Amino acid sequence: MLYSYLDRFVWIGVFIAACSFAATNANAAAITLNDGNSSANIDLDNPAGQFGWTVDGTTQLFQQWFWYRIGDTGPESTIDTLGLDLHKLVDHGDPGDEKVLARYGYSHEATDLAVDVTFTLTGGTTGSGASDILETIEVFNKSDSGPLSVDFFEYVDLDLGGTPADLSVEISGGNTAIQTDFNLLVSETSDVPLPDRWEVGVYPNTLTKLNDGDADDLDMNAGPILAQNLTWAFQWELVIPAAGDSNDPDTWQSIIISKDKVINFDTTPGGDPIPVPAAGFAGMALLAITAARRRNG
Ligand SMILES: [Ca+2]
Ligand SMILES: [Ca+2]
Ligand SMILES: [Ca+2]
Repeated sequence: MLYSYLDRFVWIGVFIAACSFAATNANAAAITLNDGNSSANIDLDNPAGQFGWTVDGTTQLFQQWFWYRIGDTGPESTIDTLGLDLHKLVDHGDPGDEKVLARYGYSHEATDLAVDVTFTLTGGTTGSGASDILETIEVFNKSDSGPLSVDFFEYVDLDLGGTPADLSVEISGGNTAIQTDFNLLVSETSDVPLPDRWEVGVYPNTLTKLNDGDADDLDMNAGPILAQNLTWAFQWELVIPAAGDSNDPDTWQSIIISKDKVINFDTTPGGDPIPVPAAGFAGMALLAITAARRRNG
């Protein structure tokens, strides 16, 4: 049962990888979501993780990704180290794919951890400055020998308005991160389960903690901190009950982390308008290149 199930995943993964490779001749797990005024770039099989979120032509994000640590001894690791078993893009009917499901650790025998991650992009109308990414992370205990203690981390490095320095970042109420720059405001709220720890930081301090060789917990600095290359992170200290039968994925126990990341124009006074002309020139340059290619082609 176990082997037939896992074999199925492996072969589906190989099949998807082969199709994508044939179609793109590039990294099969680097995907792009598109909706409305927005796009999101995620390399599902790379420690970089999500490396793009573009809204009305302006890129807003340098990196977002997920780390885990089993027990109290380190180091932390990115979820892609569990092995990407498969990914599936979902098109809701309008141009581009709006949703991706990525599945990690199902065939990884060295740990009891498996993770499903879903990103759903909902763009606003052109020029609205609005966009939304819903993220659902289901963390599984594959073991039937006992509960699994796992620390799960989300790390976010927004560079709002396309510039690395941002105006402010803070954690409000222990579960809402708010980052601002120009006239832009991003907020992300995690309601269930509430994060156990958090920290705001200056790049690359939190990233260094997550990538070094020892165990680290977030430092509970809620900010606000100002006017630098700002980042934030959440940490959930999960204890997941034992599976009924480790050979039967239907009996694996899990905890679901669900959170919503939203960008809008900041309604509080003081933010200067985002530098639209630069984006406009870039768009015009792209149009010019496209026109030249058409003429030449
Ligand atoms: Ca900025
Ligand atoms: Ca560490
Ligand atoms: Ca940043």
